[in-house]
Amino acid sequence: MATLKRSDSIADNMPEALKQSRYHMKKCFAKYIEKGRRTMKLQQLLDEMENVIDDQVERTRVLEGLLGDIWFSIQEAVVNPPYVAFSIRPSPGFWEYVKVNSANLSVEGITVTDYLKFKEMIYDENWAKDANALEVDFGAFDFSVPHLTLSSSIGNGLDFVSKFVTSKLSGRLENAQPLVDYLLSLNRQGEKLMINESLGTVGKLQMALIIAEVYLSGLAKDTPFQDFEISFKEWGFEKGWGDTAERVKETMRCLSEVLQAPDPMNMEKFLSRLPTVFNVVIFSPHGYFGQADVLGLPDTGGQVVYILDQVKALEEDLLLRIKQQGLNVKPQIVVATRLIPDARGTKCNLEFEAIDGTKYSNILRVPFRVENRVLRQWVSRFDVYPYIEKFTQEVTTKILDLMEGNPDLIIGNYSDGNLAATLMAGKLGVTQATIAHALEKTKYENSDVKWKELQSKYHFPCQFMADIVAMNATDFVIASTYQEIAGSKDRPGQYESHAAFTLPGLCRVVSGVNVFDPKFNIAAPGADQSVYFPHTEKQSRFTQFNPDIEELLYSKVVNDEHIGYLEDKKKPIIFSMARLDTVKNLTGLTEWYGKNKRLRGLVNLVIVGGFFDPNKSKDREEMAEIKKMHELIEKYQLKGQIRWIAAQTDRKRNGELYRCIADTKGAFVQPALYEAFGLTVIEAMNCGLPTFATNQGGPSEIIVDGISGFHIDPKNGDESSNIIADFFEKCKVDPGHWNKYSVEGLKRINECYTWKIYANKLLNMGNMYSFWRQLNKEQKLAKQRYIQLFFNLKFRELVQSVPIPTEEGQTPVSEP
Ligand code: UDP
Ligand code: LCN
Repeated sequence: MATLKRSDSIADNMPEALKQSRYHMKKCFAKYIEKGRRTMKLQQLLDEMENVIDDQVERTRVLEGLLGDIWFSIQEAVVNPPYVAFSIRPSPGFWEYVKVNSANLSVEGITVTDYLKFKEMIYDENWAKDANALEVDFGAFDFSVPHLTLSSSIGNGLDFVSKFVTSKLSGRLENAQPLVDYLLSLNRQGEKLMINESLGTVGKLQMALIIAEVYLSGLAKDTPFQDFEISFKEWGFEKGWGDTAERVKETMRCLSEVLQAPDPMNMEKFLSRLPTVFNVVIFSPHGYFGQADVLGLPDTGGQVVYILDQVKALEEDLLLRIKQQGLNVKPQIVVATRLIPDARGTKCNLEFEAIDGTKYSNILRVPFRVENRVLRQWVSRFDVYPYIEKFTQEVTTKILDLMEGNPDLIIGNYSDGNLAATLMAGKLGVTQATIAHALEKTKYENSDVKWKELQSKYHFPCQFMADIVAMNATDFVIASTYQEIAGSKDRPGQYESHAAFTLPGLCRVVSGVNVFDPKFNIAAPGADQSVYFPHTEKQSRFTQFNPDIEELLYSKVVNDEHIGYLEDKKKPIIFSMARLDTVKNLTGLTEWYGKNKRLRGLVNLVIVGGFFDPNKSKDREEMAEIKKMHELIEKYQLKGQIRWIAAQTDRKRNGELYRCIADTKGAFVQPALYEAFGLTVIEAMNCGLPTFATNQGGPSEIIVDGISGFHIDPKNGDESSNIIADFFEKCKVDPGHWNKYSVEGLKRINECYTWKIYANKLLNMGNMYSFWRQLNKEQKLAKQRYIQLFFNLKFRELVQSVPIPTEEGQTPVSEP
């Protein structure tokens, strides 16, 4: 049987594939075009094929071999009789487009532009036919940027850049001059670091390094840098090489090796030691960004937790690096967010707040302004775009003042923060990083082509434009998982879905972002291990919460904090905690539990999320979920087996709650329909709770199925609840079974998901990409001009469509 050859295009292979089952395929195509213009997903294509070829054996035969390979790679079909166009994704990041004539099954390879035009015909025919419709092509500026070529390497940008830089500096000695120039440019508020002008050529630097190394060999290893600082300065060496003779010698040896014969390992090691990053700005404008009483408020979830933990880890790593560089500098990290005068009992109306657990990091809050007034109320993350430009200008002025100069690295979070980071980094010429947490485009089906229908609630064009502007402007992207960038075999990644898309009537993005760009990197977050630690560490446990937790789980009282009760206290507990959004699927889990008698016999269910009175919610989705929870508890008569606890904002108590669930030999279940990363999954695993988590999104990468936990399919509740029931049945006969998964989960966390690993990776990226942007100055500048043009002409116009609440006005309702 013929199969798809990677060397040939789909357009080359498809005629032969269709020919093998010509009779059936002609009937299928006739069926596809029967309903006229429309888009179809793979499942629809298969369902309609089932109607045409009703014999299952025959269908299986048709879908074997070449045709099956092609068919199962289809992402979308666009029907425009007599043609059907297909977008086909043979593997992550690779896309091809073909058009099939249903009358004679002839196949033609088409460009992405033609495919998008074909699709636009369904939504806005006049625009599709307009020869001068706006096309956006960021790829046009990337001709000088090297790209990865393997799907499996996507997200390994740092390694790739290190190799590429190495090859660029190799060969003749003069080729390393850009590195010397870069070292010459390093300074801290005007004070030179590493080398001065007397070592301005590769030859001079190389000689001086040899002499310095001989000199250092004669010193005791722990001799402080200050003891030989003066002689070093005379030779052309400034501060920054190390704090002791030993460290300075190591750094110098590393550079000598790089200059002798560059290799990627030494290159990365040397760059990571450079004193490049001291001051960092982190943007997270929307939501209620605070340290207490904010979790559970609209739009304020994992992103806040992530950033607070990130700051602590970064500060710790920066302090260590600065000490090892032999410098006496205090790093500063500032989280720039929105000041919300109507702060609802939080501290979000304060301009400054020191970040707990850090020495030098602060939250800086700047209000959103409308003409001359300050916007008092919270606005949903979908409505923040009109304020970002002014907000960033004000933040920039304040930061320059606070830091007494430019920051060294600017990190954005989510679409609005990434846009703010882009504007500030562009203006100041500073290295930029972006973090998405979640890109909304993939969460809502057809959110691009149907933007007009969704405009009044979501203003997606603003968000998508902000996203592609930031993705293109940034020096590096920090993703939590591979799937966030390039998805899985069957599902495109969140970034990948911005490669090509169209907003009919507005603009056609023929090249939005390329996931093979070496700017993409994976650095997964961790969980604060002083809060989320194993239940077995008895001496460290927060026993002060035990009476509260006992009450929370087991009292029979129904109040504002908990409803339902647990009759049999001896049963293990399956536990879930999330915001009560539809996508988190807590109601799904409740229903699976309700339906599965075996599971109900084995365990109790505890849910933390939302609150109980739908009328108190401002959020339409949350209201619906609250009602649904009540209905399910009634429908399946769950009282006595379920405890539903309202959203919990005390992280320390939550940490102890996970551990108390582990004491019952229970498990954590994350049943989301889609989860971008899933902090709760790693919190639970850190506490030693065996974890069952959705196979849709980040958790499928965090957990190795069957080894460090289990994957469950949120669309197949029966199968999922049975996987959980099987586990608890096994635990009954073999108590070691529970322990095995508890231990393996922890092992996985410590190997891959800690903030220490994250901070080290991120700062290494900061150093590497600061050098890389210097090497690519011209290309970067050209692209930046295009981005500015696009921002000024398009984005500014788009934000006009977002309504601005009046002074007395109601806060718009969010639809997460
Ligand atoms: N969380 C909480 N109380 C709640 C619900 C959630 O403290 O009632 C915390 C949870 O422990 C985690 C974060 O909020 O740290 C949620 O992050 P996750 O990545 O799971 O989801 P997100 O809300 O960001 O989509
Ligand atoms: C947003 C989400 O939706 C979660 O999946 C992530 O864990 C969280 O942000 C932190 O990145």
